[in-house]
Amino acid sequence: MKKLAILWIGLAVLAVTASSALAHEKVKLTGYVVDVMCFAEHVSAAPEAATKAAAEHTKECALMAECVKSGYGIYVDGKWYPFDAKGNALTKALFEKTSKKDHIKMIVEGMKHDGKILVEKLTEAE
Ligand SMILES: [Cu+2]
Repeated sequence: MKKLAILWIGLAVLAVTASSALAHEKVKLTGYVVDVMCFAEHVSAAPEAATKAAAEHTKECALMAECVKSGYGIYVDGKWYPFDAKGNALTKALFEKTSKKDHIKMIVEGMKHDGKILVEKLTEAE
């Protein structure tokens, strides 16, 4: 009986470990990156309209002090994922580097956690 109890505790620990591992889901997403402030008014719009707004948001705007301060996120298939601090820094650098004025698509790789992306790598798409 004691062995069985130990086994059950072992399984419970395993289940908890598995669920917290799931909370960090590895992701690779491609979409338009916009600052949190500018996208706030579009986030609840229909996906088509929101995608259009994200596409038309300019590099110039993304690099304005207020926009930088608000942080960034990516809009993919009708969903908005804000970035962590590292993601924000990488995004700013990419916006500074890109030769595009708008329609700036990025590929973000990292971990999804609590609806946020913990960014590991960010590259410009196309
Ligand atoms: Cu902006």
